[in-house]
Amino acid sequence: MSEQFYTKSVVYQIYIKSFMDSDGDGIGDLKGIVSKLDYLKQLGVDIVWITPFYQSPNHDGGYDISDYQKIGQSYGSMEDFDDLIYKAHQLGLKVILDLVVNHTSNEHPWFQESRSNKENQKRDYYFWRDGRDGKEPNNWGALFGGPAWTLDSKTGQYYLHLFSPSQPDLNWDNENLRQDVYSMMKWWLDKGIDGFRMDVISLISKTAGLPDGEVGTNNYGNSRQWVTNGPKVHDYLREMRNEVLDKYDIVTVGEASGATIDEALKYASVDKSELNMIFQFEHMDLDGGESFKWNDKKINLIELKQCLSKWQTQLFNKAWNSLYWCNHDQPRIVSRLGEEGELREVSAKMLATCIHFMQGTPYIYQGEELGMTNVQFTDVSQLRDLESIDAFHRYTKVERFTEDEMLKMISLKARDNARTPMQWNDKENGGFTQGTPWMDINPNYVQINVEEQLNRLDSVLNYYKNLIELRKSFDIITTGKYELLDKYNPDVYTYIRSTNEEILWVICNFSNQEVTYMNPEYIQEDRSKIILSNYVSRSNTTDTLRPYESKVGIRWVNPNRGKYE
Ligand code: TEU
Repeated sequence: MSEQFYTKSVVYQIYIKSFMDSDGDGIGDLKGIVSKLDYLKQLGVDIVWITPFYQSPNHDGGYDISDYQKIGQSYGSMEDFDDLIYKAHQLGLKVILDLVVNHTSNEHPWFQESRSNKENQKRDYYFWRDGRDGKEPNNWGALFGGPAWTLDSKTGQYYLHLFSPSQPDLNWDNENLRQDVYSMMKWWLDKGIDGFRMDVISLISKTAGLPDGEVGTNNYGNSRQWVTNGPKVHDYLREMRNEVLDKYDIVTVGEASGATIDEALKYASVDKSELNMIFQFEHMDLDGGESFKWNDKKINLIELKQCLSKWQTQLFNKAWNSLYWCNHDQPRIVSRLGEEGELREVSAKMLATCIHFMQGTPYIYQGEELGMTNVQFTDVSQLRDLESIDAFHRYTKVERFTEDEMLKMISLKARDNARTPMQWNDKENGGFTQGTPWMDINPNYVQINVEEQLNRLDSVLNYYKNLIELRKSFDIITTGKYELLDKYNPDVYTYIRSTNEEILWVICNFSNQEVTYMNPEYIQEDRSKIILSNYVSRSNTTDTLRPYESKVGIRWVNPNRGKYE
């Protein structure tokens, strides 16, 4: 593995709207981020990823952009942005931005021109089709509900939107469009940003003819097979690499839902032909069900181990992994795989341990480092995300679920869970804003907040600091070969990382019970140095684990070298 800077980095994701508000309008902003750069620095992260703050009508949390080169009003000014980059760089922090180019907002001037008439030179920047028998051009459903097509009365044709009607898909087969995107990317890179997180980049190439998809329980055809990892996606990314990315020393991560290992080996190959890494979704989809994510299914540990191990072993020396549990689209991991009550801190630490010792670049989503939890939503008016609001109304209308059932599933799975304001202290609104927050803060901010955790040595926050430091001190975390042990154990996740010299082992109890487990010869706890544990007191046994206990040790491969000091 070549020594690219990102292989030793930890990324922190900021959902700007909910991070820190500097001007009292209840919405986080760029100056708010500047005021917290010292916090990020002391945490030890290297790269900060900021979700969209561009001009946008904000139907989908800024992922519907109406001007790529303007700052959205509530987030500040271009001077604020330049100041942010300058100050971050002074502290040695890199900054990467969201690149959302599968679609624009329907308020983007390109779309306004495109819809104006069939002959407009931007017409082909989007997908316009005639209806079929008085209905949509094909049977695809949109990801946020309803059909993937909307009829535009101006020209009597339908336009395609894989997400909401306010997010028309761009047509990457149009060369002028691609050139316009590349110019925009260069414009940001020339301002000094350090790379991009590319939104749904695996969807940019659609199969010619836009064929019907297989009809699912929602009565719509699934577009997946015709749009995910489409026919030209790799050509376009290689072109982007040649024309833009290769000219800068940056990091790129593609959001690639639907990426398989084979696809990942192309997207994120070490030969650097496309991107540096991707976000794969397989482990996040393990609790998906028949009605997409609206169910109360739990992730099964044996399946989770199998999935993560596959990515670890099959990308080894060929491509680079990203490591994540959380982002602005996922419920909080401590509520999903750990526990909210008395075992919240210990389970949050165990979960962090489990992925931070794998090979790849770890991503921490704001508040994850505090063990922030999901929200108990009791009314639809508390929701802000178009996806959950739509699902609530749609499923209760057809009486598939009652309102209570829907709210319960939303409290488990909705994206809103991740989007509540950051909990800085126990003062009003958790120190996030002087005004009224755009979304209610989780009431548990009184107990769970940065201020409380900063000075408490055994806090989740200090545990994350420790984890980040360990990655810097032990090269084996970056380079070691991964192997899963005890793979059918339903409660314990055990793996090792090895080089010719050393073995690093990681043991994580995913259950809230004390469990006995095999302590195989690989581990040899008595010859190892324990480098991390989420319990303060040492256990006096090596074959039982306390609830959610995790520990990490390192030893020499060669027994003659004795105990690792
Ligand atoms: O998410 C893409 C994606 O795969 C999600 O649509 C996911 O399926 C969904 O969140 C499940 O609940 C990206 C952004 O991260 C997301 O915030 C945007 O809404 C979406 O693209 C459209 O831009």
